[in-house]
Amino acid sequence: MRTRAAVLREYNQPWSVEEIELDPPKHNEVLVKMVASGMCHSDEHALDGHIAGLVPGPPMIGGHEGAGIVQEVGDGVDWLEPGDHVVFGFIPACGRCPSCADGHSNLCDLLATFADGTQALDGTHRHHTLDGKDLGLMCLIGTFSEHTVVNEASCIKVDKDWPLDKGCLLGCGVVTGWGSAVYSADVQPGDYVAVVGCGGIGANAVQGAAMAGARVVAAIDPVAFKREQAMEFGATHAFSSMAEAMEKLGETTWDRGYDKVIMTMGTGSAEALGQGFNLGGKRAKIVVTNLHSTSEGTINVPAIMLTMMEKQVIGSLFGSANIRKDIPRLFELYLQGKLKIDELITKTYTLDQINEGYDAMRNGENIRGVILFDQ
Ligand code: CXF
Ligand code: ZN
Repeated sequence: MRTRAAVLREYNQPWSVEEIELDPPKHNEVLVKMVASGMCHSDEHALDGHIAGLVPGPPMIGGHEGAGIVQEVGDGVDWLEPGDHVVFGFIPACGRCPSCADGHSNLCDLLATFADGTQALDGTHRHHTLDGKDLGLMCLIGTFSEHTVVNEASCIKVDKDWPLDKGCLLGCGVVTGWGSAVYSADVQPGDYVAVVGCGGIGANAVQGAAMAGARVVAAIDPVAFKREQAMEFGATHAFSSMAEAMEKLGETTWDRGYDKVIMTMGTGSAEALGQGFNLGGKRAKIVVTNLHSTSEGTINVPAIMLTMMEKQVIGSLFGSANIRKDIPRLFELYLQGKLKIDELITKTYTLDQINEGYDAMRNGENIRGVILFDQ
């Protein structure tokens, strides 16, 4: 079939919205008509080459935070049928590998396929340019497409009454941010928490920390709008830089330093991680959720403090969450009014407006932009 998608044709060039050829689903795969896709910063990292080697290079269909309606299932898929509503997890959960079996499906072995951008398990492509070239997929799903074909392992079935135009954000940003606080940082009632970077991931780390009972949630971002929004999501303090947060350590943490520092900047850097590390107190957990460029080979932390203050630097992928448990769980918290998602969506776009949306993200105007597909 023919459909339309936003394709990375060349690094550092705008997304190319074009017609593509899509094959039917094969074994264990499903064809999904997209309803909505969030515009995460990681697709920008794919576009600017910062995570080259981690995700496919051009030509590739972007997008990894989406939801839609199943149109067709391939053979072997016995738990989904046409008409079912699904949210994609940006990391699939096969349920069989050691990581999945051990309760860490966010590290599912199917991640190994990410760089190739092929169908998981199969190693071939369903998406092609009109002149016959194979198209890689961002995170095995490629949600910047009106239709896509993905492995069932990326799908989470949700209730048909639940709004997919909001639920799409559960495929990355909401779960990643919330889980960074609740699981990776293991925020405890009464903790002092700092969240560094308050875009789509950071705003959710703020929500997670507040929900877990933090005494102080300091939102750190240079953009005033994002600081204001962070206060709506549960922050107790807002600072424009880590330097300012450091100056105010006395009034926020009685000079003890933060118990948890969650790094959720657009792009991490060795220097920023060092600053975040210094905001932490004794036994602090410094959680690295933001992506550093794959070309960055070192981090800059005073290692003596790992020992003398027992500080811990912890990586966090998909918020250390479990998509099968947490996507429905957070969707229900949203439906009960206990988790904010509407407020994350600053503006919606059509697929053709995708570059406008990414310009807004670069200018710091959006917490999240969301693409709504014609239904
Ligand atoms: C990233 C993680 C690395 C691959 C691309 C997606 N996470 C979320 O935005
Ligand atoms: Zn993302």
